[in-house]
Amino acid sequence: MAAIDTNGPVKIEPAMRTLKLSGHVGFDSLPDQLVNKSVQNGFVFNILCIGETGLGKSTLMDSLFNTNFESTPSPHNLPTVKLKAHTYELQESNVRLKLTICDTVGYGDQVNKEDSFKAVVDYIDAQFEAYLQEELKIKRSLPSYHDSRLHVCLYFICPTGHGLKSIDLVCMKKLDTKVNIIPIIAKADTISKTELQKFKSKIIQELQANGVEIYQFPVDDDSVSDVNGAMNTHIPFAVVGSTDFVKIGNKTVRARQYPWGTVQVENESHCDFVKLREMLIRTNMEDMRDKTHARHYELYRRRRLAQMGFSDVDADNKPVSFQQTFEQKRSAHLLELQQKADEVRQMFVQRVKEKEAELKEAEKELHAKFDKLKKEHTEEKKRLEELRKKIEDDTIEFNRRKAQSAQSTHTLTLGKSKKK
Ligand SMILES: Nc1nc2c(ncn2[C@@H]2O[C@H](COP(=O)(O)OP(=O)(O)OP(=O)(O)O)[C@@H](O)[C@H]2O)c(=O)[nH]1
Ligand SMILES: [Mg+2]
Repeated sequence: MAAIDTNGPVKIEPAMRTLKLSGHVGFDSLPDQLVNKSVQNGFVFNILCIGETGLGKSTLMDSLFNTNFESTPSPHNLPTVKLKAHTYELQESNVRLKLTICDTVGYGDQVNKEDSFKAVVDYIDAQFEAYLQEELKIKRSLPSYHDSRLHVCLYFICPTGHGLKSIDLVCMKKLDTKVNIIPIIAKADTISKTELQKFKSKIIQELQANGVEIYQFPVDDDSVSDVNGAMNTHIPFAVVGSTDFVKIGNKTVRARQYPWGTVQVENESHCDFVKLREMLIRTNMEDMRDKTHARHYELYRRRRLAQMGFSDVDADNKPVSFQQTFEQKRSAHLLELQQKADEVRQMFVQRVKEKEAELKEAEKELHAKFDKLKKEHTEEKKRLEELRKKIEDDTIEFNRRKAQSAQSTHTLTLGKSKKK
């Protein structure tokens, strides 16, 4: 049943009754079905490691997943920051994990670090965009789609003991609405125990002062709220990584050896590596995947759709459907096209008119030129005619005079001969 009010149709939920089952039905197996399906499909997890060159990113990844990803060290002289992603298939018991590790290359190596975050932001957005485009397809293949959206960003902080650098703050601020950020203090074995506590509080204080929102381990699930709540107070984790193993007692452990002693990666009194692994992989991996989809991707999708002109409400804040918006946009687009066609037609007519006027003007000029020439020609002809006539008259006169003079000469000659 639906009632109409001024805000449009409102759904009235049917009253719900709770019933008792008389025997076993079987839908209590739903969680198992879900687990089986997920295990069958395998899992995807994508990690973004941001940190200066040589800060121990690859070593930490090797330590976290207890393997060797065979990375190569990056050069220090790149003109820009780049991102490099590698995907690996891992298996533990019967659970398959498709893990992508994305590393920054050349981060913090440029003199001007103002735009260092840009490559990272673009990369994260490109993964969201690819997912959005797949989602918007008519024929979607999301189950087989390789989701490359980044689920977590491990931000490696330099163990300076002095607080964050501006590149750290700027970058984390730009990313905090796009990815779950876990700041970690890299190479924590290079900083003393008392300095470390001060360093940690300084970092947290600077993050808060700059309004940077880092990922908080969720405390809404009773089974993990205590441990997550406690771990939230340890952020940023101070970690140590190593690819070397040392025999301690009868156990071989991952460690870094120094002339004065040994730092054990997995020893909680030496560093926070175990805490990080526990939180990142063993307790909250699913929450990060979930938050990436439900929070960060959702925000990106909403912004992109708004950019494309789609919204859930119209200008008067009344709900509109996707179809209505689409039809509105379609008619607006058609109208715009029509207007453009009219404009082009008018422009064409105008141009033709202008050209016609230009041609007429040229024709007029030509006529005037022709008339002038004709007039000049007539005058010239007349002048020449007159000249010719004058010459003729002169010739006649000349001939007449010539004849006359010849006659008078003859008469004179005759007179002389008579005298003789
Ligand atoms: N003291 C100390 N050194 C470390 C630690 N982790 C790694 N290193 C050393 O730092 C150097 C660089 O380590 P990588 O893991 O290659 O660093 P990266 O950040 O991956 O370097 P690029 O990929 O070249 O940027 C190596 O010599 C490591 O042995 C650590 O926790 N403490
Ligand atoms: Mg590396």
